[in-house]
Amino acid sequence: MTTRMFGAPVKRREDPRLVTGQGRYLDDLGHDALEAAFVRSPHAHARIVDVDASEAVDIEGVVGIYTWEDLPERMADPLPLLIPHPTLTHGRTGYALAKDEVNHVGEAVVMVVARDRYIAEDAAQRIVVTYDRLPVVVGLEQARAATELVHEDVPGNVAAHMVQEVGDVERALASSVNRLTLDLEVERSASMPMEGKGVYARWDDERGELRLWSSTQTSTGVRAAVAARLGLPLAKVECIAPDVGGGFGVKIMHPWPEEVLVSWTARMLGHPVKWTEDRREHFISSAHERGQLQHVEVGFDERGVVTALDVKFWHDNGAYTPYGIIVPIITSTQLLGPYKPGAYRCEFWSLYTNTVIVTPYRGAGRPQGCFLMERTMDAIADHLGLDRAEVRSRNFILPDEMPYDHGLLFQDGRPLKYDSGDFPASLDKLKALVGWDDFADYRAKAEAEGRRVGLGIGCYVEGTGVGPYEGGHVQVETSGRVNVSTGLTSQGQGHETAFAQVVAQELGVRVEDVHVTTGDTRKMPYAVGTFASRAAVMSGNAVALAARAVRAKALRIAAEALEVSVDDLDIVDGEVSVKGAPGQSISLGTISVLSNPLRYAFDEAARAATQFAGTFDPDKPPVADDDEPGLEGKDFYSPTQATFANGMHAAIVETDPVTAEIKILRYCVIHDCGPMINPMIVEGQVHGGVAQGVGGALYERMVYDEGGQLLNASFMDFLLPYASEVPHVETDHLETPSPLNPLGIKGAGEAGCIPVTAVIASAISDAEGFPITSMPISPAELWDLRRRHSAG
Ligand code: MCN
Repeated sequence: MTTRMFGAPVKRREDPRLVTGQGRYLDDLGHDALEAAFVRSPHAHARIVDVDASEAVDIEGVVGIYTWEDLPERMADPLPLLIPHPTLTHGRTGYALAKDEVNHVGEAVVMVVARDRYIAEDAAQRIVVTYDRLPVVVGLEQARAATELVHEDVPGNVAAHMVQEVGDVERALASSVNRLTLDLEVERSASMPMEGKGVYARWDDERGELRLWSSTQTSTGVRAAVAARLGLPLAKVECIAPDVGGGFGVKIMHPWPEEVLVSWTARMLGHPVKWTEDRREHFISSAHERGQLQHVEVGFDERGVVTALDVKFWHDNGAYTPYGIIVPIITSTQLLGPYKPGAYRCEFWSLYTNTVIVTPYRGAGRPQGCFLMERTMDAIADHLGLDRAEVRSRNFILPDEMPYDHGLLFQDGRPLKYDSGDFPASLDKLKALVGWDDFADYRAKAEAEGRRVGLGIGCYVEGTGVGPYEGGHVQVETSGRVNVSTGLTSQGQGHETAFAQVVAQELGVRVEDVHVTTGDTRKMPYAVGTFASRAAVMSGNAVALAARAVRAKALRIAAEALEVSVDDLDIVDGEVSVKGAPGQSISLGTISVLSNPLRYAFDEAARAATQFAGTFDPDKPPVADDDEPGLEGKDFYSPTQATFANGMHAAIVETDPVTAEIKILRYCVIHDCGPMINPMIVEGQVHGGVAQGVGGALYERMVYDEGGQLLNASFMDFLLPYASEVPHVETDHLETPSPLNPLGIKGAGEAGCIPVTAVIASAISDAEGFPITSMPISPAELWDLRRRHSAG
């Protein structure tokens, strides 16, 4: 009997490599490469009048200096708009190098390629760009007022305006017994992976081929985009994602300007070129998210059951919309969480500002939506004097209502339909874990000691595992080693381990015999990428299907070799044996030889193995006429719709009565991503997500001045929580399987961070006795709120 691998807390096999400095990240590659640096706009909005590089061209070691004027035809076009949408009526993208206008501080204007980065940076500093400054739009208030425009041909700064309505909200509101309105804000923030972006490209002149490595979440996307920009056939471009030190959404975008520019110069110069983003560049020229102003009007009955929900919000999409309006669409469809809202209308405006662009950042619009919905639930409970958990449970979609169709369209244009989940069971578990019913006693004791504590709660549902597809390839070598490849990339999620577990389970081999490759277009050219908590569902199922095909073939060949029926066979630890007769067996390695007789001729070890098994008969090849050689299989998984994971969090916080310092005393999570491939990895994902959420709730925000300068563009000023600020996270799981995919799994990668802002706000509000409507919140802001509330 072998150990069950699916569901086992196997230690991450990539960790010894990654934590002992053996990882190979982008900047570990290409020591022979020329290096690039960029002159970036110091202004948030300006016309480019002149570029004078005369002081830089003659610096020894400078190889090339390029502006938009130097770009060939396709490279000079605006960058692609990756996700168009019918409501995105005024989508705008920038250029690889700014053409004649810059729209945010940090936009690349000039590229310098030099012998090394020092020389490139020195040269960049000597290039004088003359700008004619234009009025700047910063923040949503100013964007909404539209007295100044980011793009002169975009009226009202409105990139997109979208409305979805189910039922008659106006009528439902008018007939509601109770009505409340709330104005809520979540500020701009950004993902801060340990490793920034980076790209390294080599051109092979003889073969006319480009090979590039990018610190990306989407190597196939980068490959396709670069091939198109350079006018190369896809077959002549390869893209490899080496070890990637975190992405959290920012590395989904493709192409980043630097990816095409580095590839282009590598080809043109006939010499490898590399660029590695520095932290300041990451702040001012990658991507942000979260910034939203939100208004909600809710109608509800005396029991706290919501009868109407009318939401309006304004999303800060920055200077361009290369990634479309996916973030506000996600907010608008997923803010409903586990609840039935009665009639629902959501209207949003996605607005241009002279700030960095937006790409989805872990949670992708859901933290803002969850903040809105959960603050609303708390407001209803407070208004009626009801228990906050009880109000939530009265609005839950119940298990027997699954699948539940909201009557809305999801971000992929398909109906928003929950497939699974047991929200009442999750809530019961959460209440037990945090000691919900004992909190009143706990609070009384704390108050007697002069301490101020509060209990907060937040629930969410997350569409995960979105399509269109992902592929898996599984191949057994004659040695019994199993090679697995899938095209999506890894940024630290533990895919090498989790996918090995899936294949080990499906194939009946030891997990240590399975070796997984991700994100290499040479091995798996068809792939989409790692985002939207989709890898486990998409590639997990794809490699499972491929492994099943390999298993079927192995059983068929073994049955023939051992002269038994397939039903009499089992595979354990890579050995196919007759049930009840373990002596009668044949290894997968041997079957691999049988299915690829050429190997037999050349491979000593294979011959020995086969002779030992005594099963090879050259006159009777076990590979059927219509069989492909080799013990390998490939399959794709393509879902009909997203699968919906869910969770509920609760926290106990203490706020200092004098200094307003905010301390998280306990943080509890109930999480449901269906059956877990590896519970240890899932817990790690949840812990990491909570840590990121704590940053978003209490510390991390982008502070722009009115001129569009980002004032805290360094880790000196942008506060990431240290380990000392992240609480111990107590987790428990519910495993409600999804009926939608063969493994029954749902995604987990973003779960931890989605409700944290809402939960911490709920807890602070409970401690203080007044609503918290804007996040993040610092002690100074809490102190200020206290003053205002005590002043009435
Ligand atoms: N898993 C599992 N069982 C399940 C579901 C997931 O064991 N039922 C495991 C998976 O096998 C995988 C991990 O949990 O090892 C996360 O799986 P999944 O939810 O499919 O998420 P992805 O792998 O697609 O990762 C993307 C997700 C997103 S969208 C962001 S943002 C994010 C995140 O993952 N960025 C990360 N987690 C991150 N973790 C690290 N270290 N670095 C990032 O950049």
